[in-house]
Order: sequence, then C-alpha cells, then structure tokens
Amino acid sequence: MSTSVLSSDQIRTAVAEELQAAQFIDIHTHLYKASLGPIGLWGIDELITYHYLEAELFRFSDITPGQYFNLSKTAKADLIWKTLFLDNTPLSEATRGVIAVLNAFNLPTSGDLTEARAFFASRNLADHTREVFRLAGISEAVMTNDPLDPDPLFRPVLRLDRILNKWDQHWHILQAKGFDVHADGSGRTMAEVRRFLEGWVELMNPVYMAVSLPDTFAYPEPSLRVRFLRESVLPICLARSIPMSLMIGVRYLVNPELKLAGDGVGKADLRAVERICLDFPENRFFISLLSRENQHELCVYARKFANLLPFGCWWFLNNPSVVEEMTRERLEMLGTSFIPQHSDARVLEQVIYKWRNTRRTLTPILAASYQNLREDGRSVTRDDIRRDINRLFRSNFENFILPAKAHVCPHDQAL
Ligand code: HDL
Ligand code: ZN
Repeated sequence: MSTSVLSSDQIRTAVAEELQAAQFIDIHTHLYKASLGPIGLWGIDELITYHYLEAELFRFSDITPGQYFNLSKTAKADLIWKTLFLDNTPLSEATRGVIAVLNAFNLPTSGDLTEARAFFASRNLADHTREVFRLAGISEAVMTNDPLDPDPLFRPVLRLDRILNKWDQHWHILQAKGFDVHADGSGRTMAEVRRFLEGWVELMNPVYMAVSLPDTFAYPEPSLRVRFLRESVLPICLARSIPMSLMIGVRYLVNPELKLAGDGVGKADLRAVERICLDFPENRFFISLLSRENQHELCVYARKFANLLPFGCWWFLNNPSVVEEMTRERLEMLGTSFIPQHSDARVLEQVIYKWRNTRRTLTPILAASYQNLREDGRSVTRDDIRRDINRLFRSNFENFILPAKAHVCPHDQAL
C-alpha cells in the first residue's frame, strides 16, 4: 500500500514506474502460440516484411509490387532492410519498431542481417515467447483464432469475418460439413449458422467474438450480414455471455496490388453502433474504429451506452500523434472506463516495441491528468495510479468478458 500523497513533480515518475511495473493484457493480436507449430510469425525476416513496412517500401523504391511479391522471404527482407533502414533513416513508427526489437536483444541496427538471423535461428520458440512477453510487459495475448488446447499466455477469440463479410465465398464450406445453409440465407441458414458457431464456442471457449467491418457498415439494413448478427451471432453472445468486438472503418484493398498492405480507411456512420447498442442492451460490445474522424463521437456514444467499451488505437491510428489525441479525449470524457491500446501484433516480437511505445506515449498524458486533478484540489497517491492503470489495461477487459452479473441496487442490499 502506498497512500503517501505525491507532489506535482513526483507524479510523472510514479506514472512511468507504475506503467513499467504493470503486466498488461493484449486483447487483440494476430499471434499464435508456439504449440501450434509453424503458423505463428516471428524472427527478423517476418519483422522486416510486416505489411506496414511493405507499404512503406513502395514509397522509397521503384520496385513494383508484382516484382516484390515474386521475391523470396529473405530477398524481400534484404530489400526492405537496405531501402528503409540503410539507404534511408528509419523514422516511421513501424521502422523504428524493428530497431527497438533489435536493440532489445542487443543485435546490430546497421550492416546486414547475418547476426540477427543467426540469433533468431538459435532461439527455442516457447522460451523465446516467454522472454518476448516479459520484455513487452504483457501477461497474456488474445489471438484471433484459437487452437484447441489451453495456454496461459494466449486466449482465444472467434473471428467471424468470413461468415459476416464473405458468406458468398464460404457458405459451401458449412454445407459440405453438413449444415443446411444456402447462399441467399434462405431456409434454415440462420439457425444452422448459429449451430455451427455454438459448436465452435463449445470447442474454443472464446473470450469474445470479433469481426472487422467496412466503413460502409450499416445497421439496420436488409443484408445477410445484419441478419447473421441479429439472428445467429448476437443471440449466442447473449446466451453464452460473450462480448462482440466490432472493428469498423476498413476500406478493403484500395490498392489490391499491395495485398495485405492494400487496405485503406473510411469514416463510418456510427448510427449503426447506436442502433445495435439500443437493440441489444444486454449484449456487450468492444468497439474499435479505424478513422481518426470517428473517435470523438465514439467517446460520446460510450457515454450513452454502458454496454459499449471503446478499445485500442487501431492500425493506422497506432502512431504517437494520434494515440495522444485519442487517449486524452477518452480520459476527459470516459475517465478510466476504456481500454487504451492493443498491439495488433502479427509478428511475435512486435509486442516489445508496440507496448514500449504505448507506455512512452501514455506516461505524459496520464501524468498531466493527475496533475490537473491535484491542482483542482484532490491529492494523488501511487495507489491511485496503480489502481487506474490496472483498470485501463486489465480489469476493464476482465470484467467485460465475465458473465454479466445481476445488478443489485445498493438499496436492495440494505433491505
Ligand atoms: O482486421 C484486423 O484485425 C486488422 O488488424 C488487420 O489484421 C490489419 O491488417 C492489421 O494487421 N492491422 O494492424
Ligand atoms: Zn487486427
């Protein structure tokens, strides 16, 4: 316990120390646990060929995407390394992140990749994963797809993009598995998709369900996607007390040639979020939006709907200049009732720099909030800071995924 009151000039140090000491839960990643074998991405060649860096390569090099994607993984990494890290200064968020990972393992940040490749090749993945989580200061990461065996470092999510966004390309897979479904959603399709998902919920025990949605997402609308949400997905989420994560604002493949790096961003109409929260007041929604222009109104909606939990500075927003603006407006409008960040890591070691950057960016923002509070007349202790950081990076998530408790009014308890 530390109830000692902090002076103004002690606050920032206390915030930095408490952020450093806290173990975060990373609620949205594209990582896979070691026991799954070779499907998880890790090591220097995967770090350097991250699709964020591929997008940056094409701005500095005259190689075409067609020529680039025909190269071997090693050749791609060598080209990106030379172009973005040697011939130019790695000043972007994604290039600086690779430097931070190399530095974390005392590897050279200039010259060629020989020593880095030898280092990562020497690592045992299970041990390496634990070391990476330790360096990142995270106790667990939530994956987008689950394998079937429990692992304390990784927790599962049931990702629904193919059902909700690409039913026309995937309905036949369910039909081949014996589910009575149809391309047009007719007949018993909705009930059968619910049965399919209930089977996966039984198998995976997901902490939440998730879907990425386009900037044009509308609700209500006479679409199969909305019918699946209303008739199949959200009823299961309610019955099993599983939150639904809606990540809205993607303009898919604005440049198809760039493949995974080809997606863009668009401002969404948040009346869809408003209506879903109203229509499903017992369901709980993690909401992350891709457009900077949607962020302030998301804070307003979070003030209207307690079943809406804003999370993260997603994808193109995960840069200090935007993270600062989003986090400040969330603190001002929501206090600590939101989840500031997730890593969205695709390559294991990215959690090291993504979480270091989060701590570095949030320290002055949180410190300023406490200093304002102190100037307004309420003292601040290290216990306050520790409790608030735990809420921001752990218990807001943990409480949201717990089965909904019956609300007991203080008056009732007194009776
Ligand atoms: O849909 C998502 O979960 C996004 O995060 C995409 O995976 C995106 O390509 C990404 O990696 N963002 O960081
Ligand atoms: Zn993601």
